[in-house]
Order: sequence, then C-alpha cells, then structure tokens
Amino acid sequence: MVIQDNIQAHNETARGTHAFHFQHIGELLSRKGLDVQGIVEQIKAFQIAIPSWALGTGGTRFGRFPGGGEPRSLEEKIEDVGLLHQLSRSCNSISLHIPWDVPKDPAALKQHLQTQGLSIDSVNSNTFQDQPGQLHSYKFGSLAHTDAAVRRQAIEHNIQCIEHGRALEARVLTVWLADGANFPGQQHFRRAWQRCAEALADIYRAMPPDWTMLIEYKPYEPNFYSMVIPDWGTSYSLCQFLGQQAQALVDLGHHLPNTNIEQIVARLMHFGRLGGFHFNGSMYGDDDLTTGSIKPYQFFLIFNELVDAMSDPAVRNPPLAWMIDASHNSKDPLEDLLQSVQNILNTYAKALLVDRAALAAAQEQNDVLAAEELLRDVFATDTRALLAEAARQAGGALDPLGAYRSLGIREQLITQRGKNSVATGL
Ligand SMILES: [Mn+2]
Repeated sequence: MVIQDNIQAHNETARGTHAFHFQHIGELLSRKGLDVQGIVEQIKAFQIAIPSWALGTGGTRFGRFPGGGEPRSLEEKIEDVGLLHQLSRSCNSISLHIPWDVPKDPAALKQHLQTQGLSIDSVNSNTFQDQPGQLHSYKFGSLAHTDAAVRRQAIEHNIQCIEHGRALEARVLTVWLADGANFPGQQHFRRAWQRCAEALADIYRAMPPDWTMLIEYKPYEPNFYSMVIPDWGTSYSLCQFLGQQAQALVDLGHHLPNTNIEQIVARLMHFGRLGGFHFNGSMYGDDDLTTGSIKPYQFFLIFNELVDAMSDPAVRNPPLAWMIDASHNSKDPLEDLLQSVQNILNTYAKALLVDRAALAAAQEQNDVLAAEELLRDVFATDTRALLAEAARQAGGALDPLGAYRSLGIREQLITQRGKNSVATGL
C-alpha cells in the first residue's frame, strides 16, 4: 500500500495550523534558551519497535473481538509496521515472537523488510505455552523446571530463537519467563533461582558476541503466588551472574500499583544495566492499555529519569531497545499503536525540555518547591507541534491518527484481507 502521496496531501490540509503552533512553541523554547531544531532532531531519531503480536486484536481469557483486516502472515505483519512507520516515521523495526513468527524464507523476508524501510529489533522466546508436538510440557515451568529434560528443551528453544534472529540480522534475545508457583510450598525459591540462572547461562554462551540478552521481570501472572523473576532486583542479579551481554528489561505493565518505576529506571541505569524498555499502559497490572493513557505524569517522571541518565556522560548504560508491548482488545490495533507512539514521543519531548542544570541546583539546595515546579512546568508544556514538525521533516504525517482515518487504511485492509482474518499467534 503506497500512501506517501496521500500523506503529503493530508499534510497540506493542516499546514497552516501546524505552522502557527510550531512557531508558538519554537518561540517559547527559544526564549528559554533551548535549541528547537536540536530537539526536533532528537525526536526524529527516537525509534520504537513494534511487536508482531500487537498487530492483531488482543484478547483476554474471556474473549476476543477482531475488527477485521488483521495480518494473516508474517509478511503482512511487516506491511502493517511499514504503514505505521510511513505515517509516524518513528517505528522502523519489528520484534518477532518465536514460534508465532518463524521465518520460512529469511532471505525473502530481509528483502521485504528492506522495502518497507524496517529491520528486526529483537527475537522473543516463548516457553510459557506448549506447542503442538512438543516433547515436554511447560506446565510447571521451563528454564527453572525441576526436570533437567524440560530445562534442556527450553534452552534449545532459546538457542533456536538466536539462530532465527541471526538469519535476519537481529542482535537481541528477549527472555520473559512464566516460571513460578501458584501456591505456597510449591517451589523452592533458592533452587528455582539457581536452575534458572544456570539455564540462562547455557543460552548466554550460545549468543554471538555482539548480541544482548534482555531479562524481563513480572511480579505476578500467570503464576499468582510467586514468579521466579518477579522484580528488577532478580533481573539484575541474573545479569550479574551472566555477564555484560545480559541486561535488565523494564516493562511498564510489570509492576504492582504505585511502584516507583522512575526510581527503578534510575537505579538500573546507574549500574549500567538497563538494556530494554517495554511501553505499556497500566491501571492495575499488565493491562495492555495505550501507553500514557492512565498515568501520564508518572510516565513523564519515568522519561525524565531515562533522559537524565542518557544525557549524563558519567552514566555507562548501553543504548536502550525501545518497544511497545501492548496488544489491545477494544481499539483498532493500528490506531492504538499510533496513539501509543504519539504519547511516547510527546513524553520524551517533554523530558528533553527539562533544565537539568537548574534542577540539579534546586536539588542541591534542597529547594523542594523549585525542583518540583521545574518538572511541572515542563509537563504542562504542549509539545505536540514539535512531534508534528519532526514527522513532517522526516516525511511522515503531521497528524498520523487523523491521516490513518481519513485515508481509510483499515477499510482498505479489510478489503484486501477480509473481515474475518486473524493474526497468527494471538
Ligand atoms: Mn514486555
């Protein structure tokens, strides 16, 4: 679907209004001594990976209500991400879930990615479900299972993921484990950690030297009494056990309510151990809501810590892999992703505006009010015209969601793929 010309035509209709807004914010920021084009360049450079499993309508255990036109193959998933990227110019990669997205013809797939201006971000292993024909069950765990044969099968699966990733020039393996216990007494905590660590070490040794293993944590679900990797401390301890190619991954939906996620982010970056970030929107838990839809101020405070550490030369943290990890069940998945991308960029843009020298001075002087007001002032600044300008300069849409609707993209996808097409994997 070639939509470039249509995007430009759509931009024409909003050009005057955009120029007005951009001039306003430009002047405001210039008066504060900020380099407006420099900020626009940083927004343009910020790229968010889209996971293959977010392109179909998400489900809950109670039901699934697909809206039609879902991608029927990995190739169509790539085309959907290509569409998002054409509109926003901010999502130039896709994350694959193995075995949902096993590439059958890697050479052809690489060509297909290139045509869309995309690359593979990470490969994600799946040992939380049993696959047809699988020898051993993951019912009681995978890498931390009591049975060495089950652990071996899970290790082999992860090594296979690395092989699939290598064929597509990926460099990141993301591991999230469902291992844990539903009842007290079910699992020996220390032995479970040790089995998990040693199994991860076997996978770690199979990684090429330029690869990173991201270790994701989650406090509960699917196991409700304990998870083997429930928190950032456990991820961190496993990274320390494994070596420098292992990094912790923070998923916004993987914390208990009111957890101070911004502090976790700051800690991990201080230790040089934050490798990846999954965007999600959460009210209670892993809710998969649109990023930034529920607690925008907290989201800003998290981004404030990310940008603070990223802009501090004393912090030795590798560049982060950014990905949206949400799969919506009541919105059009592509609209939900565009909305998330806009919310992420907007919040990032705000964090870029923080006067770090003034904030540091207020903190050193224990001027509580001044420090807080610096953040609140930035949070209240409307940065949307900066995003629109970044997208315009990069060839995208001034208003990606508006363009998506007015170009009738979902309707076209339904015509092409049918009303009842179902994305693989979900
Ligand atoms: Mn995640």
